[in-house]
Amino acid sequence: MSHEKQTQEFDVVIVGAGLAGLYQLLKLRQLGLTAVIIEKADQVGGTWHWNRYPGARCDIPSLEYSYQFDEDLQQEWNWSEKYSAQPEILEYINHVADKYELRDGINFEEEVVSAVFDESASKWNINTSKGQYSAKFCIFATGCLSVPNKPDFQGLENFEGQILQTSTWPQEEQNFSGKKVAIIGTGSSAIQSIPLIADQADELYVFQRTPNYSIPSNNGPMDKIVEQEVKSRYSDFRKENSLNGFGIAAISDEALVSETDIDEVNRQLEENWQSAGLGFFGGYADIAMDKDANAVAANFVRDKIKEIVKDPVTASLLTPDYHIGGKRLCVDTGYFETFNKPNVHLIDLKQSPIKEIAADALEADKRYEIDTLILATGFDAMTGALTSIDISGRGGVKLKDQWQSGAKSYLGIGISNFPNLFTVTGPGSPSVLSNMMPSIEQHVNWITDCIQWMVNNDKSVIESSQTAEDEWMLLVNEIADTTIFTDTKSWYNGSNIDNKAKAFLPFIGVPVYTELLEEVVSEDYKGFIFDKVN
Ligand code: FAD
Ligand code: N01
Repeated sequence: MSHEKQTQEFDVVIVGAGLAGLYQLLKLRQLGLTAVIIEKADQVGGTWHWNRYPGARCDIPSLEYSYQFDEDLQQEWNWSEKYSAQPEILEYINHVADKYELRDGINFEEEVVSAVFDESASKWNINTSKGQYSAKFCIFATGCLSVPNKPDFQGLENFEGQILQTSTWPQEEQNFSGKKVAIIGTGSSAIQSIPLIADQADELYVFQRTPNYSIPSNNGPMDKIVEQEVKSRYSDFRKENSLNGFGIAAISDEALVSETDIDEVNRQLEENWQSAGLGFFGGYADIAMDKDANAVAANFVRDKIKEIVKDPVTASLLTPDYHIGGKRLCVDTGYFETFNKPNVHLIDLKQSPIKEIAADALEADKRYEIDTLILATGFDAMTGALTSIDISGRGGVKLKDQWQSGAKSYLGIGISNFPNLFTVTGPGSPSVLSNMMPSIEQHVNWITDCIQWMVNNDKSVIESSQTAEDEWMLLVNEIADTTIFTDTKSWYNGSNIDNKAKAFLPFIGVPVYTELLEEVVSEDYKGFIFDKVN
């Protein structure tokens, strides 16, 4: 008797049960196709399952950071805060999984290890930690920020205290009372969690390599009048936001800092500081494009840091010296204020890098005895989840090799040499430089319509052409080069990961992207090759 596990056959295998994978499953079922999600976690949620650190919440208002595909869902769900916290977002995602009866289509605690395209059968053979699957299409909904970056600190394995990582936070509540805690990193995850950890810990040591710009969230209970107003015209509200460059409800970019009286600019920036959060650039089209305009906004925030943080040395260390927005802007609740507390200490790793982690201490400029070490060190962003799977396409070409000198994709959806493979919010799409919820829905809708079109037009294999992909990535870079986003070290361009190709990957500009995506469809999926014969 053979012990070989049977291969399960589906029309489509989807990898990942986050916001993208769940909606993709629903859409494919509506099309009448058989589909399964393979998810390595033990539950739905993706980002919102893994990142349970204190203070984790969205920084795009929940009325925007939510699905729009079903008016009933938009109307029935009530968010309790302007920016909802992780538990509430996870509850929402669970509600979606239940409402649309998606759970029976998800195989949990199963990791996709490899995916190999069989050219003779035009099928993907997918191997997981538990078995094998075969499918005509494979859709990677594996997330842009789903592979933790765990730097190789010397001696980390010798640490005898508790080690936590923000992006794989335990499900049990953590209590830092009576503890000496160290946190490495000062990106969004650290900026959200530091104020809450500081409230509990005896001592909190913040190890900072690069300071970040952060804007106050001014979070609070949901304003019922705002909620009612948005819900009374939800589809128009969504449409208006889709016309903003980042897909958010910021003030429209009508003016230029360079052509506006400086007092008026500062008045507008103060208004944005008080209420806009991530929309801090709102009102001006040139802050993201022009270095001088950017400097005005950067200086505004630098002055705020000096005003808030009482110790001038600490204030100066917390003050970034690069373009505002060059690294992903952060949004906080009391971050800079936290450094006025006597139990919070900022350590500058630029001056004195981490030398070693010992059994009970972290050594940098001196020895810090600690009970808990928190890694808030970010992600192998945008490509990490795809390159950590062994994906082989036409002629046995490996995705990892093809992307060795930088990821390339057509529209952030298709990859040359990888037929019938789609990525949701892949490199080369607005993804992380947009409100990701509408961007996810846009891709899922597009992919589903494309598969439907193939069925209607008797096509069985789709693949991006090499030329279309090359031209697309040139465009991504041409646009990026007109902005301030490219010349700062950030995870947008792979600079946070050793030995990763340095390539700027997000497409900047949601409305232009949408137009181009629609143009591709209206010209019968130009740039894609159907039923290619070798
Ligand atoms: P994910 O939620 O990352 O889901 C991917 C899933 O794929 C995961 O569950 C993972 O386990 C699974 N997976 C990956 N590889 C494999 C494999 N080989 N086998 C099996 N399963 C696999 N975006 C915004 O627009 N606004 C915000 O306010 C915002 N806040 C954020 C806050 C945090 C803390 C973080 C980390 C990100 C935030 N983001 C935000 C970005 C966020 O990642 C997206 O908005 C969105 O949740 C992504 O959904 P997704 O389904 O595409 O990917
Ligand atoms: O990760 P990050 P994150 N030694 O990469 C430092 C989304 N998000 O998890 O800048 C010492 O931003 C690193 O230093 P440097 C959002 O898109 C959103 O915080 O490389 N330090 C940096 O300070 C966000 O941008 C929210 O010099 C090291 C930090 O670790 C993205 O996820 C909340 C180091 C990593 O910061 C990632 O955010 C959370 C080393 N070897 C996340 N390696 C919202 O608010 C890294 N660092 C919605």
